Amino acid sequence: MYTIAQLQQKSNRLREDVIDMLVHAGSGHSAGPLDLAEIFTALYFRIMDHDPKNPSWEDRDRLYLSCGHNAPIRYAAMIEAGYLPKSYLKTLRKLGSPLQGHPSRHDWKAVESSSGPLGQGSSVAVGAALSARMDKKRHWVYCVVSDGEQNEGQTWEAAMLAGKMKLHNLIFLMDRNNIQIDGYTENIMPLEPIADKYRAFNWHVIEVDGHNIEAIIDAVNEAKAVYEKPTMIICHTIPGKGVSFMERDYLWHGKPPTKDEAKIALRELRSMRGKIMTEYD
Ligand SMILES: Cc1ncc(C[n+]2csc(CCOP(=O)(O)OP(=O)(O)O)c2C)c(N)n1
Ligand SMILES: [Mg+2]
Repeated sequence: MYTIAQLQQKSNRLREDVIDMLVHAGSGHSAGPLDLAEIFTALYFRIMDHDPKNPSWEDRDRLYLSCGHNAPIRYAAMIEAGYLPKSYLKTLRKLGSPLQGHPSRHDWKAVESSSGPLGQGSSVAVGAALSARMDKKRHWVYCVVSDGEQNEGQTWEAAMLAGKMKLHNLIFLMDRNNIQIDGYTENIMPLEPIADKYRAFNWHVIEVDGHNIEAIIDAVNEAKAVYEKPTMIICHTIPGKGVSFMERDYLWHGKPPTKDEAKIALRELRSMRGKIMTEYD
């Protein structure tokens, strides 16, 4: 089992992969994939029961990515876990690649669902948790959602049903990075008090630092112990985390670095490697 320090190190490495992927693709999203690195590392390398050699294993935990535009970090984590060879990183957004700009189950069966239209993944995950319970299956259903996508009405329909059905096998992780496509969430459509809103829909709610892998793992363990409620883990993150000129700037929501910017970003991320080991060991 990886130590927390190794997992933190891995998440930083995945950020480097994301930068590589985006610069090769020449288009795509930077801020969200960078800030989700710890969440996807925790999921694929500690939390989830899954088998990269057998992606359709019936008893696998399910992971839905509702905010499909953040796909690069999911792909990077899956490739690191062995779902595909590393060489695929450079095929992001290319015709015929399994790594489409938004997850496409048509092009890659290992992604649990196609996604991109915001809000839909929440409903898909609720349906998956409900059907798992009806089939008396014991796997967990995870869903990563963004804060901007809470603007979608469908999100709340899904939340209402999950609360009503007491789906304790359902665990959501929200990327609370405070940005969306056109600006800061609280300017465009204020979400606060977002935790209270989910509590009012009969969810168990936990708030964590989304860059602290140990806190994410602890929160998932708490969620598993909660009976008769779905759980929302609100993960507070810094958009563009790890790259100084991208951090907290919503203009990096949907653009890739240029070659020169990528060089600076990779230099910054590599300089973090040594620091992480001293901080977490
Ligand atoms: C139903 C729907 N409406 C609009 C869009 C266009 N869109 C793509 S990403 C995005 C911003 C969503 O905010 P968030 O996911 O929080 O952005 P991030 O934090 O990842 O930058 C929008 C409006 C979409 N994908 N789906
Ligand atoms: Mg956001």
